Amino acid sequence: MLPVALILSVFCMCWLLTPSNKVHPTVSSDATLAAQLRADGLVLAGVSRESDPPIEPYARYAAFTLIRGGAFEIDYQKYEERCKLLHAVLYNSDYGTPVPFDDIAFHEGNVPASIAANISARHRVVRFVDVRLYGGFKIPPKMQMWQVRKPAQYPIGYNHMCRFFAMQWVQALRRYDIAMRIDEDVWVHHVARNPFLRMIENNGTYGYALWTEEGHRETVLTMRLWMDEYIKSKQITPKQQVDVRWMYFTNVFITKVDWWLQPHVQRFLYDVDETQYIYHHRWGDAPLQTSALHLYSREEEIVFVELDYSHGSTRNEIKQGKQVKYDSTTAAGERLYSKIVEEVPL
Ligand SMILES: Nc1nc2c(ncn2[C@@H]2O[C@H](COP(=O)(O)OP(=O)(O)OP(=O)(O)O)[C@@H](O)[C@H]2O)c(=O)[nH]1
Ligand SMILES: [Mg+2]
Repeated sequence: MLPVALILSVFCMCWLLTPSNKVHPTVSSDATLAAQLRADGLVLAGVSRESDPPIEPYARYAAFTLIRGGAFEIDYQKYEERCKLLHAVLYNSDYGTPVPFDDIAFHEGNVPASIAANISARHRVVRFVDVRLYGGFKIPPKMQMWQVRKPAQYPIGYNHMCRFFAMQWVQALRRYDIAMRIDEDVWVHHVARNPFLRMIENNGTYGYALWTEEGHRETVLTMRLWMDEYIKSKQITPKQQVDVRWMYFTNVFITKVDWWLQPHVQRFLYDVDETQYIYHHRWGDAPLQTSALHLYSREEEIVFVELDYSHGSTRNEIKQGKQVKYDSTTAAGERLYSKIVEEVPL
């Protein structure tokens, strides 16, 4: 009797551990991921521009976001609302002749393939890409897990997200000319002009919708010291004033991808990564991105993009470059734009 039970339990174990029996197959299996993994963090120069053909023929422009993912369709409701609103704006010829674009949903490997297929069928230009292919959602190569400062108000996923948006997205989107970040919790209501056209027409390096204050005290204190020292030690003459108290609100931005691939910009991002302060001081991608831009781009290259939207995670509305009060009585995605009543001075 005993050997039969043993054989049965071994059989069950093997069955359970077989990847094909996973309840929710993910977009890329661990085996393909391992085969495709190129490198950690910034050691990514080998990523081929041709590795992922565009969905739209000849698309040189991309919208992108990082999504939280999840096992069920309901986990994607917010994200699909974001797609619907964004695509309506980008295909609206009132804002200029629409340009072909891809819309990339970066994720950390937790999107079931069937859900990815359904969403791509509903929103034709959407493609799902695993950020782990670009070193995402792993602590930097030289860092040990025990060096991550926790417990903290922010989970480690938040730090990984900041690192992705501070530096890794550049490698993942390097074959596009212009990339526009529009987060999962961003619902676009109105633009003055198609943002891709606005950038092309103004030959902009970077477009922003809101200039705002950095509210994280520890970042202001520590990043200011580090930046001062960095500028001095590298003998950099910043093209614009570097003041970490102010930043572009990066849940929405649009930029020339090549600008970020310049060696001196990559060097700066690499040096930031080496400090590990994204994980230790919770440095965010917004002040880092703003610092890089102010070190190495001229004021004329920075373009204001009038793009009005609701932002879920900080519960605010952006309207004509200003923050306005968030109407918390109704769900953000369903609210009418006309409900925004009270302007708050910055
Ligand atoms: N996969 C994944 N995505 C995340 C995680 N944390 C945030 N994101 C996504 O990254 C984007 C930015 O995250 P938010 O939490 O909105 O952060 P934020 O608006 O930059 O920062 P706050 O101003 O602090 O709210 C959103 O699209 C989130 O869905 C995470 O742990 N895992
Ligand atoms: Mg947000």
